[in-house]
Amino acid sequence: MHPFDIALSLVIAAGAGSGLVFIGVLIQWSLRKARPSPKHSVETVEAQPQPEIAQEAPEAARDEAAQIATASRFPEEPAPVVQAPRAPVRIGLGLRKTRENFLGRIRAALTGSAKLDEIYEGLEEALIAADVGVEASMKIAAAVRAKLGNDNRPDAIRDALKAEIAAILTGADRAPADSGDAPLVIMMVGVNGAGKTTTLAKLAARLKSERGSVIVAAADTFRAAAIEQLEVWCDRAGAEMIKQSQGSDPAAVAFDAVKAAIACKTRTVLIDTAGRLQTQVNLMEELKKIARVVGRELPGAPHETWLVLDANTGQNALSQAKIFGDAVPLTGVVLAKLDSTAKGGVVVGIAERLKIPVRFVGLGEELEDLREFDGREFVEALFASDDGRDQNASGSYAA
Ligand SMILES: Nc1nc2c(ncn2[C@@H]2O[C@H](COP(=O)(O)OP(=O)(O)OP(=O)(O)O)[C@@H](O)[C@H]2O)c(=O)[nH]1
Ligand SMILES: [Mg+2]
Repeated sequence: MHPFDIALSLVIAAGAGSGLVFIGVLIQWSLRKARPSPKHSVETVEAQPQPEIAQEAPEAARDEAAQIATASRFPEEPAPVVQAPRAPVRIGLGLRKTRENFLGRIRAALTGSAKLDEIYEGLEEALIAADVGVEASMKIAAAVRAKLGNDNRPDAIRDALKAEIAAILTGADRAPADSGDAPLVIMMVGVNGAGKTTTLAKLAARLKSERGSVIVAAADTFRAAAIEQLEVWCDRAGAEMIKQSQGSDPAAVAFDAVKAAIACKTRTVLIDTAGRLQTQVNLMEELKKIARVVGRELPGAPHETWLVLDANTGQNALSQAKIFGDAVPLTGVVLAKLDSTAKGGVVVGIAERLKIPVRFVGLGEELEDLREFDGREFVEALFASDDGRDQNASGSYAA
């Protein structure tokens, strides 16, 4: 072979070899590009936006995924809790402590002995322990005995006792005042911490929904922070508030509120007053002044003056009612904190001794925890769950 031919063959062979190598490298390169590296693949999945995953998932899983996504994005922010307004508390729940105490003793009295003297002694004790008051308790027991004579059947005695208590409670009933087209003015009075402001706020919320607009007079200008406390409650209850600075004349605040209510045709004015002891003569005089000034602006006002009593006060409630009643004519009682006492029987004592209607009872610390007082309902609740009968009869009262 000619040396030139040999050289040419070598060049061609080398060219073909390197071409093959080049093609091999090219194939390998394109294969690698088509198959993503493991690292790259993980990053892509992690970076998938959650909603895309959620869209393909079933509804429940989607919700869960969304929750997890939200939780991980805002770990320290709790989900907003939307609270539905609570139903008003049932009187049976509020009376639980009183009922347990009272019914246990009544049951023991009725079943412990067949002797009439012992039965009625036990009844008196049960009533006194529930804070009905000694005098009223003896009177009630005597009335039941006079009615039943020698009948010692527990059911008959129990039913007669119930009827007697109901008669006392309904006997003090009186229709609330009617202010006609003028605003209805209600003044709340009572000793320190009885529950005046809380009760007033509950009333504001209730009367607003029942009667329309409410103006609250911040006439407790005596206690530090009383105005601020009332302001918070008025915001919650959706009531307007008329105030002046601490230390100003409470009668002037009440006057302003009534004047504004007349001008704006507001339906109800509620006057909050400072807590006072019966012995604080100046403060008792101040109450008279508020009533006088308000009455001058709107004849007949205050149409209602309600004494707020702490149900835990027991028999002291009667002396409070007497002293406050001497200062301003009381037209009703509101018994606050009935839920926190085993001595709810004081309601019976108040109705029996004072002949003042119990208008409302407070059954807790929230706006909804106010219940219009109904003597019959109260008695049903008091005796409920003694046996199956009353629970069935009164249904909703049962705790
Ligand atoms: N459990 C319970 N607590 C109540 C009720 N009513 C009021 N309270 C509580 O009793 C305390 C006193 O209530 P206030 O309404 O401030 O009493 P007040 O009579 O206005 O007090 P002063 O203005 O200081 O005389 C508060 O802690 C209330 O939450 C109720 O019906 N049940
Ligand atoms: Mg107050």
